[in-house]
Amino acid sequence: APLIRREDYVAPAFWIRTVDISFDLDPAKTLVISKMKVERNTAVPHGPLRLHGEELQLLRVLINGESVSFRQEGHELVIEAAPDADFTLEVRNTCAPEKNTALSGLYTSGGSFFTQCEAEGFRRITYFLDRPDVMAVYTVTLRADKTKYPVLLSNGNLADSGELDATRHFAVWHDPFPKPSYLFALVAGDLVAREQRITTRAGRDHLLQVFVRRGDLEKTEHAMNSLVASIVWDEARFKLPLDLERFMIVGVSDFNMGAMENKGLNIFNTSALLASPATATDADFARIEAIVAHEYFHNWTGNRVTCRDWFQLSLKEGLTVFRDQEFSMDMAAAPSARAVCRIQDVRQLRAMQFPEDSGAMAHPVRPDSYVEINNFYTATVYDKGSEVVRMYQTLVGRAGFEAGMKLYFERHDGQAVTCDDFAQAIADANPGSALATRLEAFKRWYSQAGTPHLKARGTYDATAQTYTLTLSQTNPPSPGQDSKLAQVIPVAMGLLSHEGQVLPLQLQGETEPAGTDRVLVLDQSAQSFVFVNVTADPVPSLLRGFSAPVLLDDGLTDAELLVLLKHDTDAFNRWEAGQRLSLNRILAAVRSGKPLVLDGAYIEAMRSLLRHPQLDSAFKELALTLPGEAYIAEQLEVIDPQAIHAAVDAAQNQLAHALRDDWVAAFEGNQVSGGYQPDPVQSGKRSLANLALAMLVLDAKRSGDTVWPGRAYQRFKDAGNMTDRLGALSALVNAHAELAEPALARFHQQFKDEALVVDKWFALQGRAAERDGKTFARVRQLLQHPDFSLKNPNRARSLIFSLCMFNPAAFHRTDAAGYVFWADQLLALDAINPQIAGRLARVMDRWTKLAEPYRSAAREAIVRVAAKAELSSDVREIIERALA
Ligand code: HT7
Ligand code: ZN
Repeated sequence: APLIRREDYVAPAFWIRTVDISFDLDPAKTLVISKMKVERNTAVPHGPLRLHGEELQLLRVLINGESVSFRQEGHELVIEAAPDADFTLEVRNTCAPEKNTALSGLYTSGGSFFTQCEAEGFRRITYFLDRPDVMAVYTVTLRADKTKYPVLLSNGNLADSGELDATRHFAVWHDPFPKPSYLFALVAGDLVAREQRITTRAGRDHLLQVFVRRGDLEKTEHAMNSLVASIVWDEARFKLPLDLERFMIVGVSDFNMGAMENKGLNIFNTSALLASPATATDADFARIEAIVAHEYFHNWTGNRVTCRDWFQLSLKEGLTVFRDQEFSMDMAAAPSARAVCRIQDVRQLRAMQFPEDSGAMAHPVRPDSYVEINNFYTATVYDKGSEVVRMYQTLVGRAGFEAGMKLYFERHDGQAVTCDDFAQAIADANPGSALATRLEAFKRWYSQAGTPHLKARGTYDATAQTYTLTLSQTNPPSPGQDSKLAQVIPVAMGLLSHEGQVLPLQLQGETEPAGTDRVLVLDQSAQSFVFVNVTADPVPSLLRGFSAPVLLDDGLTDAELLVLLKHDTDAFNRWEAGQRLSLNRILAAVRSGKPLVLDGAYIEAMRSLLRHPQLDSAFKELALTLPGEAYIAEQLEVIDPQAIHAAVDAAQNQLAHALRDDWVAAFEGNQVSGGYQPDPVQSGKRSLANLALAMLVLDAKRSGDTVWPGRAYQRFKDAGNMTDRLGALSALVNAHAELAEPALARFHQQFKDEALVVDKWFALQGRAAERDGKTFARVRQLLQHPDFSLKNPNRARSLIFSLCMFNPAAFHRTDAAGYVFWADQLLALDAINPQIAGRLARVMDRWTKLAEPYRSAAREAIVRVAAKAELSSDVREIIERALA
């Protein structure tokens, strides 16, 4: 497959203005008839009409009702003799939904029909100009058996429906908004809906529907509530209303990602939609709220204003992730709960995006080239993209950002645009701002890959009462980018005295202090900021709220970190100080090769956190959770996954032991009474109780005590909700307690008919702490389990990805068996679903940083995969980049 370059973008040779498309739905062979109004684009050189099409059987092509000569060139249908004047084009073809295991295009799942068209799935339905800058108005006719497929859905509004004959019926849908083909969707099946009518602020009535399989209806309440909350929030915060009479969400259990924002007809992985207290955890409830919001928010950021080309993907994804993160924070409401949201988002960024940005697949937020666009739905495009949007807001302020968004929609509603257009709108709405005066330099966030390293050093002059803070940055090379320019880095900060008092901030040249919290903007490789009237040697609190996606080296001593941990007014940096204390100890152990022994000062700091009377439980749980192994690996030149794991394991065991009585108190003090609510207070208590229980069961393993494993088993059996049940089960499984086996068996027996819970059962075992190779052996055995299948992406993820991606100690083995497992599963998966296989291939992104013997063994496994002739372009691209 060819490399596609951003710089080669040319507008299409033709526009498609309307599409009248009909489907005779049949799982084996669906007939598609598409009638399009087409215009030549006179702004580009005269050329043939080239339509995309894949895995289709072409029946006929007519222009203005007459057959026309064409040829097929690879995946293109080429018509040389397209008229200069506007014309109608009719294409008839068939496709085979039931054979479509790639889940891109039109496919069947559980006996119903679904589509997934982003990024390039529409071309697997019919021949089309399948690119996001070609926007058309669609009218869709669906014809199908009425008993098997009583529900027929597509985008927009229902225009007509009725019987065709004794067995078949039809529905006609019309979407008045021009849209790119990637937002097309249809669903046909035996589904039921939860419905709700709402009137928006503008006084318009809307019908909201959530469609699922019979039996799942009671699990849709939370999604519906989340949808209503999203609609209300977008109107309030950004003045963006719902623009369709009907807004539908449909759940499907075979789906490649979380969900898809098709205009008016969002399609969701059931894992991102269905929740009941008995089957879903607090984390699931939060994820569903965020994804429902995310897809809904795309209606404006993505659908009304879309991307000119796929290189601009972060235009919609980064912005929409930012919007869903802001929404989740606003829903959490209380300041401490907002901070918890932020911490969780940053943990996710550090666990997934930071490693991506320093590995073989490192790419800018706006990539320069790709082979397979599906490989670029990445943490960089989504999560770093969101951080870039957050920096706009930090630089222009909240009101300035809202003004920028307003201008963006005034300028670009109905258009397919670029990240430059977005940047320009935000800057133009804020003339003279810290953004507008540095716009070109700021846009390096879109073009330069890699995580900047930010260094901060301060010196205090007691006589002059000045504090000079010197900030400097380095931007390490990444594939294809050897040297880089300085980034614009907003550094939100404050100063504290060693006693924890907040100090006023007055920069040299200013006549008075400007508050106690401000944003410094670093836009050079090094800059010094001189604060005056500083009455005491300060402790700097830098990068508050994680104001830029960088790795910070602030050189703070343990004593200074302890000041921040106790007194910082910024909850994020309070948490960060605790993480840094842990990280420093773990890194010292890994670097020295000596066993980790936690010191008294650290343990006492953790104890006072755990005992703290004011801090809330969710914050305590995050503060007492050690940094992730992927983030720890990020700090090291050479990665020895076993050494990292051993250090983390030792830290965990020592914390479990040293704080035993406090864990007991935390467990007992965080029991929730009353009915289940997935709100921040209840879920915070459950998360801390679960952490405490895990620690107690772990310590019991060491001491031989049987009380806590027994209590965990009892809690597992009696739990009133999935969060508590799974928490107790994982405590047993991760500690390799004897009661883990009967608990696992009981769990499976109890939930064997709940696919999403069976996924949890596999995932728990795939992620279980490794001990003597038992976890790895268990995973291999589970491949043979009758419930396991590579065909269902959720199931494949639950076992294979859990081990290869999220369980480094079980995966990276000195005997290379983990890598052999990876290669075998990758090749098997690639023959079924290349998109999912492409994701699994990413596990080896950072093999060159591995210590021996892992490095050589990993290389061998990658080379074995590369040698296979019939790899998908998805996997081929990742593997070739890894070996480059
Ligand atoms: N915009 C959606 C992306 C998506 C997707 C991409 C490739 C293959 C399958 C997919 N399913 C959904 C999801 C989102 O970001 O909202
Ligand atoms: Zn999205």
